[in-house]
Amino acid sequence: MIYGSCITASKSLIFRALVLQKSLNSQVKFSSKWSPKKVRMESNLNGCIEGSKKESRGALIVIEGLDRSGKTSQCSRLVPFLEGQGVSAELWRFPDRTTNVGQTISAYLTNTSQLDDHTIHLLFSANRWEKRSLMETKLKTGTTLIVDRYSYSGVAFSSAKGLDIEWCKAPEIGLLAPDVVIYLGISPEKAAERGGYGGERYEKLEFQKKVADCYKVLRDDSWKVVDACQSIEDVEKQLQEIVTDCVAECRKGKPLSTLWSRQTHLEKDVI
Ligand code: Z5A
Ligand code: MG
Repeated sequence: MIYGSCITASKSLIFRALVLQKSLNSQVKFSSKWSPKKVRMESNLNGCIEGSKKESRGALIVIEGLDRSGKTSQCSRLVPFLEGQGVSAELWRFPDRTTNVGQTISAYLTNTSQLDDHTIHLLFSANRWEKRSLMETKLKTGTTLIVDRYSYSGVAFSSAKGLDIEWCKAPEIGLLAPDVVIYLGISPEKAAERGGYGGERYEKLEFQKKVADCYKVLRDDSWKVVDACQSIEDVEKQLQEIVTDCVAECRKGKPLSTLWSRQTHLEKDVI
């Protein structure tokens, strides 16, 4: 009975994702004023959230990188570090496999279900959208979020499969923008040597090389790139410095903003 309702919930989610996909397709096709080239991912082109200006808040810190670059190891170290500094901090990760959407994603990643590439992309995005308001509440009430993968993983992995990068970015527009993106840099070959890949769908060297190329396209000057081939402790020290500065900036009232502006530097999205 429970199994049956889970399947029904998954089908309904997939149906909703397909409807969203269809509506995105028509948006891209029919909106004459909007050129896909104008959709930007750079953190410095994000829209501000009205009312959050000059208010002390937590920082949204995103850690990105190839598989086995050490994201989870470093995120798990950052939270106790911040707590030791008297900062309220939580560890978050995407995909969040605990929700209904997350369980559908998990089944896909473990190869127990098959989904169209566009559909799974929208589900990854939906998994972030279902957490957006809680993230905003946490940040506004002073909790710093250390996030293991975010929208950039979504765009890098789906565009590595051959999906149009602008189409991949579109459903991420309006999600909260990170205050800093830390990229753990490592070659796919070196990463593969670490503990070996598991059995999940994307854990293959050839695919990881494509993902690395897509991350290069997404990266901008605002990203902090840290050499992930150093010892865990050395990487940790560098991350601690970046995170400490970022938390201080947000405490002073850096405005919360959203991903990512469709316009130029001068025409920021304000919601
Ligand atoms: N995905 C997507 O397609 N779309 C999306 O929107 C999102 C994700 C959000 C699940 O991710 C998959 O979903 C992922 C992207 C896709 N694709 N794959 N494959 P996940 O985050 O759940 O994956 P994971 O299981 O956590 O693995 P990971 O992220 O690849 O690993 P990691 O977190 O970067 O590394 P780690 O677990 O911290 O470390 C790996 C090993 O290396 C471990 O033995 C460590 O002890 C060792 N390690 C770590 N750092 C070092 C250093 N500095 N030196 C030596 N050894 C080290
Ligand atoms: Mg991980």
